[in-house]
Amino acid sequence: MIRSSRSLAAPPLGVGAPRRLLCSLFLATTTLTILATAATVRQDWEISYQFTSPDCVRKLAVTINGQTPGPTIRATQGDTIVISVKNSLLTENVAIHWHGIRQIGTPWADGTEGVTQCPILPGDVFVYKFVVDRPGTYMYHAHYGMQRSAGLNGMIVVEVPRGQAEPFVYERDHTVLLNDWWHRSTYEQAAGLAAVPMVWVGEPQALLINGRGRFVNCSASAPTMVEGCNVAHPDCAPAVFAVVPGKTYRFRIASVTSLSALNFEIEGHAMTVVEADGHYVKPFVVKNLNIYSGETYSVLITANQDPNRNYWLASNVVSRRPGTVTATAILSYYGGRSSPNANPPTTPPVGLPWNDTAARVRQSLATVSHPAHIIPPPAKPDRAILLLNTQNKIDGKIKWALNNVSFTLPHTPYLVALKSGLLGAFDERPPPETYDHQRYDVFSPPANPNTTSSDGLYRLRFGSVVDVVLQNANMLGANSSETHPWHLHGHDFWVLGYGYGRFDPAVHPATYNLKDPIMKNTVAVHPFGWTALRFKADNPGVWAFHCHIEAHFFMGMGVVFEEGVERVGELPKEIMGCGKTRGGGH
Ligand SMILES: *[C@@H]1O[C@H](CO)[C@@H](O)[C@H](O)[C@H]1NC(C)=O
Ligand SMILES: *[C@@H]1O[C@H](CO)[C@@H](O)[C@H](O)[C@H]1NC(C)=O
Ligand SMILES: *[C@@H]1O[C@H](CO)[C@@H](O)[C@H](O)[C@H]1NC(C)=O
Ligand SMILES: *[C@@H]1O[C@H](CO)[C@@H](O)[C@H](O)[C@H]1NC(C)=O
Ligand SMILES: *[C@@H]1O[C@H](CO)[C@@H](O)[C@H](O)[C@H]1NC(C)=O
Ligand SMILES: [Cu+2]
Repeated sequence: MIRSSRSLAAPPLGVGAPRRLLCSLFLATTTLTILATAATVRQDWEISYQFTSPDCVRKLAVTINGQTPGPTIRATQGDTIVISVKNSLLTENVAIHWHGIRQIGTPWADGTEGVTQCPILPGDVFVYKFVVDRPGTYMYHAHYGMQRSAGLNGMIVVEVPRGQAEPFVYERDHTVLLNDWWHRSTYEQAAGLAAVPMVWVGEPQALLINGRGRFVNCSASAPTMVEGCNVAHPDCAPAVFAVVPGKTYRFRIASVTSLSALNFEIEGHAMTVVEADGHYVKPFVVKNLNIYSGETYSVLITANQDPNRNYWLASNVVSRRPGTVTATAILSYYGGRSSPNANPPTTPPVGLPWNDTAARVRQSLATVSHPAHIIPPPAKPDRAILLLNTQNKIDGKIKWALNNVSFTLPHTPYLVALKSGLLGAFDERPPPETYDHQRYDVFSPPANPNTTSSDGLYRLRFGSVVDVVLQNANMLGANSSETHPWHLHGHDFWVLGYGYGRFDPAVHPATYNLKDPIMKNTVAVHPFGWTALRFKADNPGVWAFHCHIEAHFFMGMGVVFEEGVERVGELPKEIMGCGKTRGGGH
């Protein structure tokens, strides 16, 4: 059962407010508005395995109170979120990450197993408590092993405080959570990835929109080809989005896919992109939107088409050769002559050609800050880290590596190890800052595929400005390079530039967009390309930075940053209990 309440907390006028009142009148007014409405949003979650049929085929999924996706958390900027998580999985640990929430002052609530906390053991209850300090569209998902792809995910919507304007207007919003779905369990997938020879997870059996999709061989025309198939199961009835003719709607779209890059379209309705990862975008209009795992967008559509028929919402795989049918949902007009859940009379949109990389790069380049909401980046970095992304091998097992180091998670969370001064919890040698960029050929497979692994981390000077350039390269096979969506915990970064081929530190920084770069928490690194980003290391804690493709992170595609850990307050002992933290008491 969800117990959800919004109780008005007493405005915390004690420490912060009087000082803030000395600011400009405008700022003081804004602050007071936020304080006056700050509330607590509470939910009790029980995590358990349940039989579900998201694509009409019965499968065990990790659910929240019996549901996948879980409930959408709705709050207002400044609210405190309190989620009590009871792990009822019997034999499996859990941890939940609040993706896009920076966790300022609460780094232990980031939910990243091995980085910020020990996993929540079966039978245990863990309470996540944090403030949503910025409006926008975010998501949550499991961050333990490959558990995210088993169904533990959902959306977070943070509204602006009442009376505060956004740079666009709309009647109301709809949430759209995009996902991909496999029939094999995550255990089977993980065991396959670690096997020699590797058993790749393969293309998904279905794509889901708000948890609903269709397996191609479980449909009205092929109803009995798969065990557990039931085309009439209510779990796989397409989602319906209702609109009033003439009104404008905000669609908040999030992708929590394990593998797939997606192209999303609302048939017959142009989309104006207005938000990306919680930041206002200089509006641009698209027919279809590319969205990578870990990203969120808001688009506006106006219900200005013939109200007497329905329209498809469609999501298709791009960037990898698709092996999965289009996912569909239905847009229906109130007052029209069509029944709300009737299939539209057309065939669903098929999206962009999967290999049209140029079109996807164009969208990346078009995504810049709204002119009235530019947060100027610092002019220069204090430190620049150049990360070469390669596919490699260790003892014959296929891995991903950064500067020839494949990441492994330690058993003791870094946050506890560093804060408590535990020695020997991880490799204390920092990973390399760069690679031999003059000589390495990013268009050829690695000359020697062998690599090494480490759980070392980058320690950043508190308050310093850090540039990271992600350099893509050829994989183990000839002429192949894929898109990697990189996600940073604890921060938003400025997206300074994209390029094709080899990044040259002597040349390309001069081309950076320092004028109106968008800030994001997840960004695509395109095939054979590079992506440059900048952030300020001003959030005390330990933060993962990794490819958001579940299998790639599992195979080592990630790094970890630490900054200002000495400034972190006393750690809750509930995050301890594993590795060298057993016994707690620090
Ligand atoms: C669907 O069934 C056909 C016929 O058995 C088979 O060839 C095809 O591979 C199946 N598709 C998927 C995605 O499993
Ligand atoms: C995409 O692939 C098709 C064949 O599958 C090919 O004809 C086309 O040229 C490719 N387009 C690009 C932009 O590579
Ligand atoms: C890579 O490592 C394997 C052992 O895992 C070894 O047999 C092989 O010779 C190494 N390859 C090179 C090019 O060093
Ligand atoms: C990566 O490390 C392995 C093992 O130490 C080494 O054999 C290989 O040459 C390195 N590759 C590069 C590109 O530095
Ligand atoms: C890779 O691409 C190059 C240049 O286009 C071509 O000469 C070569 O045959 C390709 N190799 C493979 C294995 O496709
Ligand atoms: Cu990746």
